[in-house]
Amino acid sequence: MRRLHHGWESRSTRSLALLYEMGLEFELVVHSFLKPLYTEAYRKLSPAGRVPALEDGDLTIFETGAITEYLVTTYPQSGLGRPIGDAEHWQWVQWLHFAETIGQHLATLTQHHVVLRKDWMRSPTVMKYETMRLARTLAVLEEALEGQDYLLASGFSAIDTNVGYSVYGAQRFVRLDALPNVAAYSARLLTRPAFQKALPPEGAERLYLKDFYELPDV
Ligand SMILES: N[C@@H](CCC(=O)N[C@@H](CS)C(=O)NCC(=O)O)C(=O)O
Repeated sequence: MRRLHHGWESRSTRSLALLYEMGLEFELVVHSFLKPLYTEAYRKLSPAGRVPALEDGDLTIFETGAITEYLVTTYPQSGLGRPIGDAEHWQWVQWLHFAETIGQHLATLTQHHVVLRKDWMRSPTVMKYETMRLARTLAVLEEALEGQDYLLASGFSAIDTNVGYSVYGAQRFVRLDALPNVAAYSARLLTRPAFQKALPPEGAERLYLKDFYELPDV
């Protein structure tokens, strides 16, 4: 039995989109962020109490990057990995990890804008600083995407599900007007049926309630 533990609009969207891209069968277990994930039962799957966690037969694995590597290595017929020996292998690995470089700024901004509900809990300094650092990571993608549809010249791969989710979240905090390649990349990913299926269905609990979160005016 293959089972993915997920929270809508969280980083586990990467693993969900990838499972759909690969056409693998799985059971989806959706966790609410309104209840603690750090429970004795769930920590057996993900010791820090985070999503995603994937159960596949005897294996339980957490961390989106690790799940991506696991899936493309175990099911190479998908063609979504770039195995060792492939000319793009190290680039593929690099972007896989860069998804989390973007993701760390996204997580801090999500904490400040969404999770910490009262103004006094938030730090405008951290919010501005992290927005600037997030924008710099998007500028890296802007350059890398010049003249190509996806991050690798050979075309779509699993890293686009990882980086793609980071861009999906990042644009709630950084406007993409000055980043046409990133904006087109994001729009392109949103046309993919797998990515669409990985987004919250009507009525599901959402992490983001606004399309864009403005910086505090202080
Ligand atoms: N680097 C990890 C991050 C996982 C993570 O922190 N997930 C967040 C959602 S984006 C989570 O589960 N948060 C729940 C919590 O901290 O209680 C990954 O990519 O899997």
